[in-house]
Order: sequence, then structure tokens, then C-alpha cells
Amino acid sequence: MNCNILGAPVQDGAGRMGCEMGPSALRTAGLVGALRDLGHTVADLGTVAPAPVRPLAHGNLALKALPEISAWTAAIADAAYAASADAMPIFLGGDHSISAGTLSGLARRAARIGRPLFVLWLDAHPDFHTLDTTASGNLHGVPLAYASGQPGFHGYFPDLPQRIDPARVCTLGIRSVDPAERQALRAAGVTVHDMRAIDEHGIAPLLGAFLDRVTAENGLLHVSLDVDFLDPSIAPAVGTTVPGGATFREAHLVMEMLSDSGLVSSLDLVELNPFLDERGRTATLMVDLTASLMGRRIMDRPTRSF
Ligand code: EXY
Ligand code: MN
Ligand code: MN
Ligand code: MN
Repeated sequence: MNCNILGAPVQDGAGRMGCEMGPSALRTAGLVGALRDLGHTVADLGTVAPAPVRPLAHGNLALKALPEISAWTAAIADAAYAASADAMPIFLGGDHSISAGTLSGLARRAARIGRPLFVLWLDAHPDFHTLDTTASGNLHGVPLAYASGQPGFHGYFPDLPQRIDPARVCTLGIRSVDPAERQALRAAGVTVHDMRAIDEHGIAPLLGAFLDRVTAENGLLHVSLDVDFLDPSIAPAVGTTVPGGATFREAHLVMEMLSDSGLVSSLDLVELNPFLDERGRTATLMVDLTASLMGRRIMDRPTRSF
């Protein structure tokens, strides 16, 4: 497969500094080499340049860095559209606000190709706040709401060329949801598989059912992997740890199933804060998970097994 690597060193969407170093840490942990070892052709396209910032005032005075994140969203959307023309883009965050841009650009690409875009959101959080409902004001909490056309972004974030259909979004690993998000997710029809669902059913049948839907509609599939999807005991390098996350084995199984499916057309690796890491172990795990998604196997398996 041809892969395009693109760094998006955004940290102003998170409540603390450090995600700016994420792309560098993922490169240092050997992402490009791991992909090449698997036989992929990799182009490292470098770093997205931010668009010019213009002043923006909003009634929600809690909002932080709105002009900066709005500008990043415009730049990343254009870069994501371009990077997805002829290869699988892998976006290196940066905090999760980068997905406002990646989803926008990828939705535009999917519309151009004429295929539906599905989104698998691997995260402790649904990131489904609007500019009006976020109480923290941290804009890494809004990208999924923005990209799926929730109200209140017009005039503040770039207008979407194409929205994501929230009925084609599956969130997995969820264990921290604010009241306004809970209500909005339900109204929009987003699939939410929280940690309790994973405990009750196992992660494989939940993911398998979603992948069957993508297959049935001949969809493209974007995967957005937030470090805090993982349990903090195996992935400490994130500013928003929530106990009780996906285990090492669950996370690898998700990646292996995604690989088997052959459906994944783009990937975000987000929220890595190298300042909080322990000798690079979280960055290394994110690279290993990406390798599993891109075909690394313990043993060959003849057929899809879910
Ligand atoms: N819902 C919380 C907030 O809006 O502040 C936490 C958001 C965390 C977002 C991280 C990236 O997933
Ligand atoms: Mn900041
Ligand atoms: Mn997130
Ligand atoms: Mn999160």
C-alpha cells in the first residue's frame, strides 16, 4: 500500500502543552520504518503549515484558542484532501482537534470518489461537544460534532464541504461522556460502544458488526485513534487519562481485525503527549498498534475470523 505521513503538531486544543511534540515522537519511535518493513511504500510529507489566524469572538468565554484551532482546521482539511488523493494518509497529531480538519478533508475526498465515509472513533471520550456546550473550552472535545454537522460552528470553524453522516460513526472505548454530549450523541444517531458494552460482549463482535456495515455499503473507513482509548497503565502519555481503558490485547485485536477487513482508508494518531511519556513506551505502543493495523501478524491467518 502507498502511505502518506503528515504531521499536524497542534496542542492548543488540549488543556496542557506537549502534543506539539507528538509527530516527532511517533517518527522517533520508528513509524516509517515499521511501515516499510511491512512492505508499504511510505512518503513522509512533513508538517502541515498553519493557516493565518484571524480574530474570532464567541459568547462562550470558556473557549480556548478558537482562532488558532479554526485556522489549523482549515489548513489540515486542505492537506487531508490532498494527501488522500492517491494513498492512505496517516495523520500524526497533535491533539484530537486535528480531526476536525482530517474528517473535513476526507469527507470531501469521499464525496469526490462517490463512496460513503465511515468513522471508527477509538477514544475514552466522544469529543461531541459544540462550541456552545463545552465547559472546559478545550477544542479537542469538539471535532466529531463539528465534522458530523452539529450546529453552532458556522462563522467560527470553516464551513464543511461535506459532513460525515453521524449514523456512519462508531465510537468504541467510551468511558467519559458529559451530559450535553450524551444527549447530542443519542439525537444524532451515533453508535456508542462504551466500556461496559466491551465488558459485556467482548470487543470483537462490536467491531465486527460495524465492519460488516462498512462492507455492505462499500464504504471508506477512517480510524481515529486517541491515546486515551488505551488503559493508562499501558499508555501514560496523554493529558486526559481515564481509568478502565482498552487493554493491550483488546487494542491489538481491534487493529488486527481492521487489517483483515481491508477497509481502512485513513488513520489519525492523536493526543500523544511525549512530555508525559515514560522512555517512549506510549509512542512505541502507538507505532506497534499502527503496524498491526497495517498487516503485522503473530502468525498468518487464512480467513477473517469474526
Ligand atoms: N469532554 C471533556 C471536555 O470537553 O473537556 C474531555 C474532552 C477530552 C477530549 C480528549 C481528546 O479526547
Ligand atoms: Mn495550550
Ligand atoms: Mn479524543
Ligand atoms: Mn480522549
